[in-house]
Amino acid sequence: MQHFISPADVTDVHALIQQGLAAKANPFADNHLGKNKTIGLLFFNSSLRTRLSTQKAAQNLGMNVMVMNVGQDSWGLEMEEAIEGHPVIMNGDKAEHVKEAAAVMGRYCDIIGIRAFAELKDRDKDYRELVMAQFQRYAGRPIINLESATRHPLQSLADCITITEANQVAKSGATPAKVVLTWLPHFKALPQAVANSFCEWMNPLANAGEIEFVVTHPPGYELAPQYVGNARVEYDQNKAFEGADFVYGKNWSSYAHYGQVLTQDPSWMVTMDKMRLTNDGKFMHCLPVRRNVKVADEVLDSPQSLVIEQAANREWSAQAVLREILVTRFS
Ligand code: SN0
Repeated sequence: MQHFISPADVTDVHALIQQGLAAKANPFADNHLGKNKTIGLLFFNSSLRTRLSTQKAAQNLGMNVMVMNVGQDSWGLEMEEAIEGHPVIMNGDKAEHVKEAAAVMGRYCDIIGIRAFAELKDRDKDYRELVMAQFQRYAGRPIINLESATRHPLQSLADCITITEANQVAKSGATPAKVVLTWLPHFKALPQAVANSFCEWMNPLANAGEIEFVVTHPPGYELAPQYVGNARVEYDQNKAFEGADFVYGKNWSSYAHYGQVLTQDPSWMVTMDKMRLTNDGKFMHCLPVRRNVKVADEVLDSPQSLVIEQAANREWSAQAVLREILVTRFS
């Protein structure tokens, strides 16, 4: 694996899931692989799980870790190039161009991880994935996506690990598990990244007949076609929940009316009544989650909730990815 930006960078998703489970069973088996290698983790936005789990995973592999909050600790970075022949004149609030910053960080780090959320103002700009592209272009190092404008692949890989694990326990894969991605209400506009990625990782499993995959949301919250792919979209949340083995909750803002909150309809919150429609289904969420806005306490605090295990598996998804990059690029 050269970079980890999207599932297109992964040759064998199942093998990567198994690597994650192997790391979980034996965290320090490869602690020689990262010796004398340094990872730099750059955060343009807040983080709890991504920051700690990636740091921990790198340390399990014997790597050195440097973490920086870009813009707060460092200079603000200009990402744009000349537009239609007009150079970017840097007389605003950004003191440094990514061209220098990424190149310099590439000299200190063997691998670079980057978190840069969607700004939710200009759809084309967000969906161009400029920050990831610029670091890939100028750092000259493997780049790991720690949640970009349109994707959160380390989360999705952890979700695949969690579903694989829970499925093994639940029913040894007799019938394909039904996985439902449901939109949840929220008063703030959030990115589509987690939902996009979840679809992007679930669709191939559904196409291979390994799971059944359904997406449910109110009208106006359709995800970008390149991400929702051929997933079944069901506008009736109750219908979608029927017989579900996994309910994956997430709020996102509208893609069509970009970045807007079109409704906060509280009837979309996941409650125990809703979970009773499922096949004793498990509830999943990437966290952070707003209790009793998106999901009721009774669900989060029930044995049906997988959210803590899911977050724990972030360490193993990061470790599987770092291991794969270390093996491909440095051994
Ligand atoms: C981020 C998102 O992409 O939705 C990160 C999720 C891993 N979530 C938030 O920004 C939540 C903020 C809030 O106020 O609830």
